[in-house]
Amino acid sequence: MTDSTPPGPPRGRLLVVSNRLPFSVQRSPSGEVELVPSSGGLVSALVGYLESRKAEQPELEFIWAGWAGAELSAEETESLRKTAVERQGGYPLRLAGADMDSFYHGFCNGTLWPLFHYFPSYASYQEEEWETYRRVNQQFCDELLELARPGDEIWVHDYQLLLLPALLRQRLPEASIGFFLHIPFPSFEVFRQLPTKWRRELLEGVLGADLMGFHTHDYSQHFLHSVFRTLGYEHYLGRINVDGVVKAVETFPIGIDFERFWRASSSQEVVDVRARMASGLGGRRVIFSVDRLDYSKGILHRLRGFEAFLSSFPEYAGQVTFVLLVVPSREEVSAYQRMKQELDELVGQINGRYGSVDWVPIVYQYRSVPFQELVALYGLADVALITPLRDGMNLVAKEYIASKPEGDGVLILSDMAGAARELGEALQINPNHTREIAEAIQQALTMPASEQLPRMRAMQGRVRSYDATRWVDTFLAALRRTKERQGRLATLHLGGKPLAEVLERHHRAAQRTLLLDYDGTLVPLAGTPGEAVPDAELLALLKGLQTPSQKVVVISGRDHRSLGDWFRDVPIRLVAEHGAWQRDEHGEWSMPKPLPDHWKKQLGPLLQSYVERVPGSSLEEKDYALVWHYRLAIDQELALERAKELTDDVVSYTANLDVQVLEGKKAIEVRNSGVNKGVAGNASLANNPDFVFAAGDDATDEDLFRALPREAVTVCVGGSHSYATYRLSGHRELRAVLRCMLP
Ligand code: GDG
Repeated sequence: MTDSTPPGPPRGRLLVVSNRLPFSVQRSPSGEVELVPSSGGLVSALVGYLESRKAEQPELEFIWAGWAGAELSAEETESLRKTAVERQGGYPLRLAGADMDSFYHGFCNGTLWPLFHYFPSYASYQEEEWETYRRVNQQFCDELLELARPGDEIWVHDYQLLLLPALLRQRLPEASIGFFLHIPFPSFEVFRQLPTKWRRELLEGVLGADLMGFHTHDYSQHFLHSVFRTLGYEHYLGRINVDGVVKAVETFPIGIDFERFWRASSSQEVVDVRARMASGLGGRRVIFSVDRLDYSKGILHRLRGFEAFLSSFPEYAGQVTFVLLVVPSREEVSAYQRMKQELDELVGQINGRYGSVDWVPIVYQYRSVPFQELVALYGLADVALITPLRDGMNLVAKEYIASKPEGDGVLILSDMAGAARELGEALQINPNHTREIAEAIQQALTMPASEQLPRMRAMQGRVRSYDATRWVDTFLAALRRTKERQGRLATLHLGGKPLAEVLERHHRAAQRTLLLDYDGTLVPLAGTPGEAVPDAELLALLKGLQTPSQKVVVISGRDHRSLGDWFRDVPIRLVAEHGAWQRDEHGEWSMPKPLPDHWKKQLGPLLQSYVERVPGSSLEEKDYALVWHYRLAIDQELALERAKELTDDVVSYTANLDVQVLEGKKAIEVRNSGVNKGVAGNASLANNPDFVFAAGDDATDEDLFRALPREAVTVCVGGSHSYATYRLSGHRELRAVLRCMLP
């Protein structure tokens, strides 16, 4: 199956986990529980998805687990859980209220939020807050374990629960777990400000998931880079091999429930509200913004931009009103209190300086508004002014576009919002540049309808097609594909019953051949190629295994001199340089086919230049191959970059040479085409064995596993995802299995 094939239907229930539920519990003065629906990106995305799926898939079982916002008694929890289906599956978890407060205001919003939004000076690093964060993630895990059933798909959301995927993985090793981050993932230079231990644990936490999603390509790359720098895991096209399991990192820009805004904007109720508002504002042109109170949203920068606009373009005095809607949030955190105060003061100053008896430039509202009123405001706005300093996505920008069925209106959008990647037709500004904001406002207010319309229609087309339902569908499809890929590559541990069966076949066979890779398979990987000399135990084992009815072949990429020296007294067959050379049991070396080596002169200097550019790397010369090794390079990141560059260089350099480039484990090897372990391995089966056993640890051994007859017993050493049927943890386990094959 390719990655574009649609995945199968979900196997069980979909379990969404987020810090907060789609509703909050509030208590009336008499202590009664009241449920207040929440707004926000995830809620509208998932609610939209559920509505659209309900009709097609009535059997879809959906549970949304999280904190209800207040501590509930056991009976209250039970009763809410029983009626969860009526409220988007909302399933309250039993969590301690005191912990939840310090969790949310502590590590979540005092450390992760500022750091991930590039406000490192606001971030605090308190050990107790970190411990609370860990404890609460563990509580989420414990509660979920009571709920989860085999076959469920678990989708964990956002920065509050970075540790949860790995905690779940420990207890549910087979589970299908996805993770999505709604805020930016910062560059490594910012992420590394976290103490190393926390940093490691957070990344390992996220890597517990099978699929990790981010809004933009940049965030995905930042995450992969941090994983490499912190944990040393490389990736290939976003796939990371974590202890033998291939995990995926992909980009999924979140969408909105487009039709809901589109439809609502023409509804009678919204049309009436809009008309009332328009007359209240004296028919003036309207600039509008709405955000939660947050320093990342650039509200103060926006106001300064608006002030610069009023001062630079005085002809707009009395003509324009800026409706500034700010939704109260995190009022307990001191940075937010300070910001609120500054905001109040700045609005007062601008209104005082530029306003008049019959005109207030900024109509400032510090509250949230009902949905209809929000859509009416979007509809009324000639200009939406959205200026975050950093924003994971920013749904307000998309909602504005969806609330303009006539195609009028201009979106001014900060290029620091994730949404800027998709909304190229907006007037994009840098929020730190006051004059840019002022000029963009002027440009927006003078933009002719003939220019507004095509820009709006292009963005509407995109926002409508990449909507919330598509976001959920694409994520879940990718999660299923990731699991299926893991399933295809999963191998069985060669121990217990499988081992007994293999040994039984071995015992019954008349002729046997054992094909054994050397480095990383029979001996551990060594720092330099010269350090991997076989030990006495191994030499004795191989000698003992070779009998008239059992042929041993060491099949390696090593040069034939080293192998010949090491195994001088062991009468087994050797295959060197991936098959360029062969030695029979009597010690005679031969070449199966003549190979050219003139290309080495041409390529040698190129590879040597990489040795000079990457301190610690080295060049190995074999008869028919050149290998650049970077296992011992001092700067591994530089080495990895250079490895890609070298591969590229060699490929273009050798377009008319009959050579191939292979990426080994921390090595780039250039050698003659048509020489590989698959060809060499099959050529070693001339004795027509009825039992073939092959073991290897890297990509070159995969050629062998693929080429051997289906009945061959193939074993991948050190990994668990391979074309091989079985796996073993390392050279020690392999030697133990081989000892069982001694006569
Ligand atoms: C995270 C990321 C990312 C706001 N005020 C009112 C109201 N809202 C609704 C808006 C919009 C949502 O809240 C805010 O959108 P954001 O994009 O800021 O989303 P958040 O959930 O706050 O934040 C963000 C998002 O996740 C999705 O991944 O885009 O970058 O920080 O939907 O309409 N709704 C109503 N009244 C209000 O007063 N009815």
